[in-house]
Amino acid sequence: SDAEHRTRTGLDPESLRRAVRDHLFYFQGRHPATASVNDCYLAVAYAVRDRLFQHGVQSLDLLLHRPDARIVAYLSAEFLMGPQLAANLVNLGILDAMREAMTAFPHDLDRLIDHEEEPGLGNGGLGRLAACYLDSLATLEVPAIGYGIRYEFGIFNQQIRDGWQVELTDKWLHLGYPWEIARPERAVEVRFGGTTEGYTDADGRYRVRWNAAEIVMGVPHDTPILGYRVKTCNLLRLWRAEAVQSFDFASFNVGEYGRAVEQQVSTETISKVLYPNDASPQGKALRLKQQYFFVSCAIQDMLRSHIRFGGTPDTFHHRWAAQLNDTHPAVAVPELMRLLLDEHGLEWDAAWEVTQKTFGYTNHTLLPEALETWSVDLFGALLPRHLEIVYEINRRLVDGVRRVYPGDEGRVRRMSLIDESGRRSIRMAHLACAGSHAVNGVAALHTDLLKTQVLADWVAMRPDRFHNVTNGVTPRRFMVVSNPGLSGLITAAIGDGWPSRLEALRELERFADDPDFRARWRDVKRENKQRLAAAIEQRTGIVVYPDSLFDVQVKRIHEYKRQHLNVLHLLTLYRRLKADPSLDIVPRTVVFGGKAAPGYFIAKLMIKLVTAVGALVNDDPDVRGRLKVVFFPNFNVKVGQIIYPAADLSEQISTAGQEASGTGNMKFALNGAITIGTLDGANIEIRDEVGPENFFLFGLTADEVRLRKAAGYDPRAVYESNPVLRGVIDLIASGALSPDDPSRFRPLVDGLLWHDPFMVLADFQAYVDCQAQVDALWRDGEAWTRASILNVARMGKFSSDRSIRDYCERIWHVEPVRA
Ligand code: 26V
Repeated sequence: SDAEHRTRTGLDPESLRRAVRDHLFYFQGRHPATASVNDCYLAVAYAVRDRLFQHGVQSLDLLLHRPDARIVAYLSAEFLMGPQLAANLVNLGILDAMREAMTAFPHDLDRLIDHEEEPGLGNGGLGRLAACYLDSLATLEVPAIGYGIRYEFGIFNQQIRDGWQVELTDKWLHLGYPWEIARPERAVEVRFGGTTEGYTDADGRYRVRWNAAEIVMGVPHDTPILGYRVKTCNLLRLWRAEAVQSFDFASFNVGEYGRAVEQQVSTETISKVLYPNDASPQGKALRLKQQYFFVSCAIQDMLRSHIRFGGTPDTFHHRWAAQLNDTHPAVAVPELMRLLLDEHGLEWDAAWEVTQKTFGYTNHTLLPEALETWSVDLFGALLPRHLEIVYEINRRLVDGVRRVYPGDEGRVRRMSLIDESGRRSIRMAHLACAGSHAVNGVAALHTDLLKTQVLADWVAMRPDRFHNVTNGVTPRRFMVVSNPGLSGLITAAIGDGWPSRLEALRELERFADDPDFRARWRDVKRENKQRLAAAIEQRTGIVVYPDSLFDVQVKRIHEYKRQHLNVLHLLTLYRRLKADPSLDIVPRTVVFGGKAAPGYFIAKLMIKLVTAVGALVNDDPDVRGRLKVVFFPNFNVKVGQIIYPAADLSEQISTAGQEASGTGNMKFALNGAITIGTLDGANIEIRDEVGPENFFLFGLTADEVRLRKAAGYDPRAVYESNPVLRGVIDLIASGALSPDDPSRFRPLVDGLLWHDPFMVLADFQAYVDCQAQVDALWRDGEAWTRASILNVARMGKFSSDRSIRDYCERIWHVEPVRA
């Protein structure tokens, strides 16, 4: 009936109210009057999901009728999706309607949004970028599937106990996850281990058979991804590992119950937990199993669908454009080769052409320790057939190098897929380059460094395959959802087209000198700061003042990101105040947030250093509220949505040449924070866009860093020659911050004094001087507001819609399919 249909699809408050009531009653067996927060949350989420699937059915139908349309497959070991409810309501255009609908229930919509737990299936920038790209693909009406792993436990929850990080298991599924749908009927089999054997097929051709030792099932779990105010609904398809048979009945029957479930437990371990490292790979067999598991599921799924839609194996690349999000899915290259050669009978050259035309590879880091390699022994034990294929790819690659550069064996050694120095290992970045038609970096500087340093040999052979695609973020989540105050003000000024046409923000420029607009701009920021202040007090007990300058650094804790440089500045301010308690300084609240990899000792010590400085500073009567230091625990997407809108100053202070792009820098600037930063990653492009007068620049350039190191950098000499620096370093070394363990921070101090690979001391004075310029601008409230408005007005380039358009045009050659 009509009414029934509206209950599933209607977007008006009355239909929504009825939908929520139905879900509560019929699916959860709850009466609205007695429903808990979680009951109401689930009911609302299901009501929203119905409406997403409604769109989803339409976009899938569309593909059925357009077998020529090319589909993007975004292969990523991580998708850091963040909370789904508010973002889906915004994209559907029913946030207000749902808010009104919920007045009839015991818990209002904002309470439910606040209650929602996020799936933390990523470490940081790389996983969040994948999520922003899914939002933009759908918004641009490009058919796409994100393929990844449905980790049972995502990135750990961080608690701070006694100032130290403690990791707790992230049980994001415990209250039920309403956004996904399991599709057991679409499960695929993935094999591991065993041996290979050659045989001659019916046509007399030599073929290879892989006799695997272990079979695992991959069960897809689909989450609908709706674009902003469009009908396109794409898919995030995450795979869960399941044992093929849950019992070994032979063991069970002889009374060995434990042995019977052992195999099942070991199989299901594959999708159990996300590795919480975002820098140094551990080389663990389980991690390689995870990578091959989801990649094999994805490629099989793509091939199956291609053939069901009437395609043939040799036209696979007409249907699919697959992007490798870093090297984590690089084993897709030999996997597609294997399927085309062994299962579909293609010849090598044909299979290789399809493979190269299918894949693109995005590099996300230059850090040498983050470049993945797998020991040949481990790789061969788990994937014997793939190792043979990698060897054959390499044989042909090396032949090619020798043809172009006869006698240049150094080049052959450098470019080989196999690193022969020490234990033999496979260079996954080289495998990804070899198997792709396009390779890209994620910001202009990063791509330059990639081309001139890490991949220079590859550029020399295939210059036209290298591209830059500067990262972007979705303005829907990071402005409309998280900063309704600012979004409302912007819409009132320039209309409501900007969230899907972010360049339109430039129209704000003409309001930058309007006193009335500036005042409203400040009011919005103040409200956001009050909201953050309340959250800080609730989570840490620390009271902060919304009138102070909110100086914020949130990101993974890492030496190259230099949270300790920020701490050195803090202690500089503190020592000034101690020397002269009546000093008129700009009141600051310095907020830190971010997780440290559990095995990264120095990063964990940096967290303890921040909290120790907080303990010293926050209640010191000489400081009298002019300096507050906060470590906001468990930084994740949800916390970010409170923090970015409340920041005045965005700390982007990595050593030049180290941060591939950064995306937090964009989220801050889009919310009116002004950046203090180095010429690193996308900071450079942000500064180019917003104008040098609206950006606080300091520090060595990437070239200067390189030259300084080559000339023999001596951090000790910097320390000796700068009394202010000496004062703060000595304060840390003295044990005054750690009376219970005076030598606690020795490893940090010694690392800075004797090695300082990230040039913290070299950039110290420039940073402190630059912070003085920040103070000067802050004291001129009108000038600060103007710069803040101009930052937002000129950030249009950094919408992930622009990034995705770049990928579509230059890398994937795909076009929108309009409903
Ligand atoms: C690396 C590894 C190493 C092996 C163990 C597991 C693991 C997991 C994640 C990573 C990611 C390292 C690369 C990465 O996250 N890069 C970041 O990518 C962002 C998006 O392009 C970019 O903005 C950041 O600057 C960059 O650090």
